[in-house]
Amino acid sequence: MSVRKLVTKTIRNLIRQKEGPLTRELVQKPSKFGLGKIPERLIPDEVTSTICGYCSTGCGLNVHLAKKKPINLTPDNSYPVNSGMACPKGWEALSALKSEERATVPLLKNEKGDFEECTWNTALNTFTNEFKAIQNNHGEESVAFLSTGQITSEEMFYLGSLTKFGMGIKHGDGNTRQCMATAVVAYKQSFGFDAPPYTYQDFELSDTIVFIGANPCIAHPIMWERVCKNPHNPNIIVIDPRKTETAMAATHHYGIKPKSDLTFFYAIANILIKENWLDKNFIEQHTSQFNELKYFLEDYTIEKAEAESGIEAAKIFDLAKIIGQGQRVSFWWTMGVNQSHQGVRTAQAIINLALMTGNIGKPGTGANSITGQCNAMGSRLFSNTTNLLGGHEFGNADDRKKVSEILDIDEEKIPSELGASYDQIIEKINNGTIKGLWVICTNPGHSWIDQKDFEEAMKKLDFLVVQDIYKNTATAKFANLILPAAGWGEKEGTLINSERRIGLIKKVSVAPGLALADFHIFQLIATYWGCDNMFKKWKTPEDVFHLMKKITKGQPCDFSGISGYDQINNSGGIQWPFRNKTIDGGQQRRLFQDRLFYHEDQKARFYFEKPISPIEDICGIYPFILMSGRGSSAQWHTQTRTKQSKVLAKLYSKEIYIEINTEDAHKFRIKEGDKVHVKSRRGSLIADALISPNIQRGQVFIPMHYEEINKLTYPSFDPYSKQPSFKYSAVKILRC
Ligand SMILES: Nc1nc2c(c(=O)[nH]1)N[C@H]1C(S)=C(S)[C@@H](COP(=O)(O)OP(=O)(O)OC[C@H]3O[C@@H](n4cnc5c(=O)[nH]c(N)nc54)[C@H](O)[C@@H]3O)O[C@H]1N2
Ligand SMILES: Nc1nc2c(c(=O)[nH]1)N[C@H]1C(S)=C(S)[C@@H](COP(=O)(O)OP(=O)(O)OC[C@H]3O[C@@H](n4cnc5c(=O)[nH]c(N)nc54)[C@H](O)[C@@H]3O)O[C@H]1N2
Ligand code: SF4
Ligand SMILES: [Mo]
Repeated sequence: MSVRKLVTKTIRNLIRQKEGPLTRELVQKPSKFGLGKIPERLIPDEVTSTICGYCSTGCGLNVHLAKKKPINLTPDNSYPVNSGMACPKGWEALSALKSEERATVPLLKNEKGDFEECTWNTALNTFTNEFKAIQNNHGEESVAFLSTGQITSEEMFYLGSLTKFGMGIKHGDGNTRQCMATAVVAYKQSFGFDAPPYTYQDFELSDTIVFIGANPCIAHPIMWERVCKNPHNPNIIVIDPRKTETAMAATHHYGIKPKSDLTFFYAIANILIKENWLDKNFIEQHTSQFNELKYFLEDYTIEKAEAESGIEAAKIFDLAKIIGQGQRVSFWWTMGVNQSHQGVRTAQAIINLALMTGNIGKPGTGANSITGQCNAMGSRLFSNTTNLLGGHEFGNADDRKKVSEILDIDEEKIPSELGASYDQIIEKINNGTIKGLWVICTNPGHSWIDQKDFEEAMKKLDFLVVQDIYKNTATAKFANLILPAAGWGEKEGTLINSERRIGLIKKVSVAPGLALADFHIFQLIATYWGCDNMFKKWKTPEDVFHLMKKITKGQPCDFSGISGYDQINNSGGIQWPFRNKTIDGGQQRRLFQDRLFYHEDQKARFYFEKPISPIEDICGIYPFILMSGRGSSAQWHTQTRTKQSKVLAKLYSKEIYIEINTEDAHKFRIKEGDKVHVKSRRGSLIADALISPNIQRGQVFIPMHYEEINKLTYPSFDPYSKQPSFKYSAVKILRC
């Protein structure tokens, strides 16, 4: 049967099943639902602009179309983020769409354990029947979802509302927990709201740029390009146990011991106080708890920091001096900080340095968390997981009332407390309280920490639904039902980048087969579940965008002044806040220029706490610290998308490899290219040896892009953010 006929048949089935506004619209305008043609208004000529759907940099790209089909991509010269630059993933973004591995029809596992194609009608009926049966038998809390930072904000808003207000699902979290939960908690506590304060122009305006646990040459190459454009001959300081590509290009590298950051930064703060390299006016007028901090820091001597970090005392003093005497100092941290057993306090130790030196709210400054996924910032505001839509609180009755009025839903439907975090959801599956799971746009069968535990959890589930653009992911193999999704380039909506810029992605290609945009899958699920009445006005992504605007009104992230998609499209994206149409400040706006923070007293707060040792023992049997992270600029996470490109394939190793220090390799008689058995207390893998002086003795590094990696990782978590500590596990190595 041709695809067109199948589509028509499916839609007829839908109509037979339900007579609702959604299904009628599906018939009238199939193109809007990922089927049929590309809407005319999105391709006014043969080149149309969009935003890259990989990392949080949020580069502007031009899509070149011929006969309404995308044939090429080029970076957008006029976009304020990347001004004509893109990394290999951006250039190759279209290649992820055309692949044999795409999920094109719903797939249902039969009794023999094989997947069989089915209609959307069967898929949606099965979804609804299975999840409802689990809820009926075991209570509403027995079904949960895991989502992402990689669908549009409108899709997150829909999913979060559908699950929590419509389906009675209490527990849902996202892969963003693995990524920037730490930064979220650190900002909320220190500033009163989750508010990364910077604009990318700050990279070009600083005289001192400090990167902590960040490797932008690989992970955020276009941000690094912005650093290279800085005309002020800046100090570029990299604090990372490894001599990374970024460290090699920096002016100073501090090869700190893993997880010694907290003591290290406390000692730097102590020196700043002792040497009086402070902005006393700023501290007095705009911060609280400084005296308590000062008292606490007295124990954190330079000698203590030297012993823990392995960095010479004189070098630590030099760094404090550079920071203390710099005029425009900016601090940038990423996963080396966030993924830690004490990530929140470490991020706050960095924030403290910016606050005490008054390096905030001014050009070229800031305590700046760089986020990871293309819409991690959208998920921070609109996923309805770690906070109620728009940075509101589930626990606050006024917030619940406001949201219920704007969305025109019963206040009773809004939960009054947070659901479980990612690690708790896995734990609840393992102890039998959660029995149904819906996984959307994330691949935890590869990416979640401690895979042995995760696998056990998957096997215990009564019903697992995986909604992905590919049918063969590491997680899909555990699924009972696979829902085929349209990907980036096949749908419309907004993303928010690291500097709070809202950008528009467009539909430039038609999704294969029966794949539908996540937005439309959520609409259909609402219909089949029987709660579509709640969402009857949510017809298009732009309808939902207008609701998002209303929800943000009065919040620090207020962007109610944006008129709609056209304004975003025509302005090079728009950074929040954007409260009214006449706001000035142009295309590069930073927060706290008025020095007012979001706590009630309008002051920023110093947070500090005694450091604790990493949880897993590095001992005689497992003597190496395993770190993991990004391996190349051409690989994306679990590689489902990037492995589709033949061009990108030339830029990285197909085989999993392990970086081992030259002297350690000599000691263990390992040569370059040897197969090495890497074993932890939880599992093992075999990797090719890459011998290098850029990794320190007693440490090894494996990129996260290879499926085996999380067999080794130790599941420890920050107590406040619940973010996993992916970068510290004990292993041993042996030549095979
Ligand atoms: N090419 C590519 N780009 C990406 C991604 C990708 O998969 N591929 N993913 C995106 C996402 S979601 C994210 S979150 C970002 C991540 O971006 P980054 O955080 O920059 O990348 P990572 O390699 O995970 O970690 C950064 C560094 O932390 C260091 N590190 C490890 N332990 C410690 C420690 O204890 N202290 C300090 N100071 N440093 C430590 C590691 O050596 C590593 O070099 O990248 C984004 N960009
Ligand atoms: N050991 C180790 N593990 C790590 C890390 C580490 O540093 N070390 N880093 C962690 C971090 S920071 C992150 S962010 C996570 C990332 O981990 P994941 O989120 O699991 O990684 P992705 O490969 O991005 O998975 C996204 C999935 O969504 C699918 N997809 C893509 N577009 C769409 C779409 O539009 N709709 C739908 N429905 N599906 C789509 C893709 O095919 C893919 O299967 O990994 C974490 N895991
Ligand atoms: S830097 Fe990030 S946003 Fe820019 S092209 Fe590369 S992956 Fe895309
Ligand atoms: Mo991430």
